[in-house]
Amino acid sequence: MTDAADGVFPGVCPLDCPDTCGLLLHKENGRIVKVTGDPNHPVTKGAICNKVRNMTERIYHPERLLHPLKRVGPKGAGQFERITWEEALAEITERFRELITRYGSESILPYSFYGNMGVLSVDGMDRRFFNALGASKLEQTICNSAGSVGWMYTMGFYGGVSPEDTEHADLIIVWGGNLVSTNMHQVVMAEKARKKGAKVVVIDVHRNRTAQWADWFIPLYPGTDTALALGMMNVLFAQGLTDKPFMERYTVGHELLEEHVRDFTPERVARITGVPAEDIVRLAEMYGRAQAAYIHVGNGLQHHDNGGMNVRAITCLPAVTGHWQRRGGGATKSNSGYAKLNSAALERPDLRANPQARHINMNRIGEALLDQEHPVKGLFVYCSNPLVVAPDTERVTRGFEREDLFTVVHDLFLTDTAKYADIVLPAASSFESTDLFTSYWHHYIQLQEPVIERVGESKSNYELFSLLGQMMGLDDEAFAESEESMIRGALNLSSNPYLNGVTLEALQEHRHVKLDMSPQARLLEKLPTPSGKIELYSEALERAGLPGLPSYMPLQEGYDGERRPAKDDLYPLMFISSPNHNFLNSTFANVGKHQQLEKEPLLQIHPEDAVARGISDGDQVTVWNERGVYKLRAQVADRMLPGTVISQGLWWEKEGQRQRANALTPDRLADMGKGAVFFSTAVNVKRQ
Ligand SMILES: Nc1nc2c(c(=O)[nH]1)N[C@H]1C(S)=C(S)[C@@H](COP(=O)(O)OP(=O)(O)OC[C@H]3O[C@@H](n4cnc5c(=O)[nH]c(N)nc54)[C@H](O)[C@@H]3O)O[C@H]1N2
Ligand SMILES: Nc1nc2c(c(=O)[nH]1)N[C@H]1C(S)=C(S)[C@@H](COP(=O)(O)OP(=O)(O)OC[C@H]3O[C@@H](n4cnc5c(=O)[nH]c(N)nc54)[C@H](O)[C@@H]3O)O[C@H]1N2
Ligand code: SF4
Ligand SMILES: [Mo]
Repeated sequence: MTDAADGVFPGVCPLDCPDTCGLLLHKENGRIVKVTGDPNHPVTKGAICNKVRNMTERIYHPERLLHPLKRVGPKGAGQFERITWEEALAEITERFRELITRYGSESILPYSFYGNMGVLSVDGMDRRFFNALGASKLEQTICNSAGSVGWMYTMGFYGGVSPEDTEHADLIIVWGGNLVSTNMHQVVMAEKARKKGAKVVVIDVHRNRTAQWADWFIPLYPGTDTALALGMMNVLFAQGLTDKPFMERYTVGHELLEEHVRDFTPERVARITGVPAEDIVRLAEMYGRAQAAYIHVGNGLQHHDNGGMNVRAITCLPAVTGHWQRRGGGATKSNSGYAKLNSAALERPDLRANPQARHINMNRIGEALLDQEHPVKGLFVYCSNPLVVAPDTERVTRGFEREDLFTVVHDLFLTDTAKYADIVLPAASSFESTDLFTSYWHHYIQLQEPVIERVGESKSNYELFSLLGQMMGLDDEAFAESEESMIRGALNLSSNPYLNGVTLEALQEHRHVKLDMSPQARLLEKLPTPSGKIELYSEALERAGLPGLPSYMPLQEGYDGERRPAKDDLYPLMFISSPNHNFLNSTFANVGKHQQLEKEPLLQIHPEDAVARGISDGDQVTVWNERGVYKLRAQVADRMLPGTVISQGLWWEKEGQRQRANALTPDRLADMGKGAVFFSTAVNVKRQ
């Protein structure tokens, strides 16, 4: 298609966003001049966000990397000279060979996430390369893994309510998610439900855009969601608003749970969460009396020390009330389980000679790079920007600064991370490549084919890793496989009945193909949990060393309503750095249009906390703790409970500005899934 004449071509949004919108790419004189939504997409229906409407600003950005670079200055200084691809690849293969001989293959570590959600790009040829190399394995737990594991202990299958069904709900609870910014088409669905009389409740630590749109906003203290869910269950059991026949048939442990939640009276839960007791009762009654209540479980509440348990506790609510039985009722954390692909065919773990290779957790990349005993000697970063997105920036920086570390970064831009690379490689955008896309929210599989020529000398991940695999002499057949053949392999998974009928041919003809959702109706009859039922009590969790019943565990760092900071506490405020509206993690943070929309980093602070520190609206402030500092402008606003401060968005560093939220965040791991705990961060704030 790249050679095709100008025109309007179908596309897929490649960003890490649940909506995975169908796009139309308008091409003139060989360039994409406009990106619009594809009105034929059955779920996203032609509407796209402002970020991607302005995508051409990113693809044709004057600072886009056009050719490989080699570092000539100190690490981090951003001084590079142009080299050829031949030189770059020769240096990488030579250095990797040398490292493997001297230190073993596990001295090499890939570091990647989902900067491009294309399956071939991030779960395909790249994986083959690091498998065949025998590199260390990266635990990719930066995003949703605490919550996923919490959900899985309870439900056993990583899928919930279908988006299209949510318009049939009569109560929608958005719990720790900022849908207006992060899942806009779910808002459209919720609006349909609302037109039919549904109420929308938002439970969050921050009156975000979604809370402003809701019928009822319930603010609470960070990390206290489990307590709130237990308090709701206390009321549901006490008032007979549970569904006993449903619990008998589809769950295990309801008697134990009923006993367990007796202690979580509305009064006690009010003290912990900051939500008034009468609101807890009202919420539980609304939930218990609704015909079909839908809970959207967001990512925010699981970026905590107790994040797994928060999701698990919330996931018990539709089970005790039987909301799962009614169309639109139930909950969704993610729907990625329905779209499970053949990862063995894609990633070829069989190419690995050392299946027991060590694991390194991406949330602890700083610590891993500073480890002297088993040092990482070669690091390959792609589809991620750890200097901005990983917790504890100072430690990450010290790791990346190591002179003896050979670092390669493949990206579209000279990101904060790329500035530390020895070799920088230019990446093609998804519109320049063939790839397969699933959604972790809706049920359509989509295909992208190249619409424009590669910009500059850029290469896709598929192309880069297939070249590297061949140059390192790893496995001829695996590294020569065509994109089409890999897509066929990915879709061929007999153990996933939802993939029935999804083929490359159907995708080439229709661009988006719906999963066969018929097995969903039988899901509850035999869930893939140990008991086959929804596990209100989980023996497996107990064996893993955590309470078998959903249990409130206060944050390791920070406060709840019962444990307020002492007067002389050094860090008495909780710092929440959730995503903003116009960036996608740190993507777009370097694009003028998107920067203008966000203006600058802002710290939202409650008037009480501001007055106590002599801070006025618009003042420059410093936020700090023992890990680092973040300098930004204060916005005094009554949008959270006192004691919580909010800064949305992940900004790139500006010369000497100290504007990285993650300078403050801890690299501890959550209770489950080795997840990130970005929001369990205690800080203090002062005027500059
Ligand atoms: N515009 C935009 N869209 C995005 C992204 C982006 O950066 N920008 N990122 C994408 C990615 S990778 C992801 S994972 C998703 C994330 O999107 P969401 O699921 O919406 O999750 P977050 O935005 O991380 O956090 C949502 C909310 O959780 C709240 N929160 C924090 N702590 C707590 C708590 O303890 N309890 C409760 N109840 N709420 C709490 C925050 O205040 C925030 O409003 O969005 C995706 N979409
Ligand atoms: N404080 C705080 N930190 C957070 C979060 C938070 O809410 N608060 N959110 C966390 C979450 S949920 C997530 S998912 C992570 C996300 O963290 P990342 O996955 O690192 O996300 P991005 O910052 O968007 O970086 C993606 C990079 O991939 C590059 N890229 C895009 N396409 C391609 C490609 O085809 N090939 C290559 N080689 N590169 C490409 C982009 O240019 C960009 O630099 O951040 C986490 N960090
Ligand atoms: S970022 Fe999300 S809402 Fe925006 S176009 Fe992409 S998939 Fe759609
Ligand atoms: Mo994420």
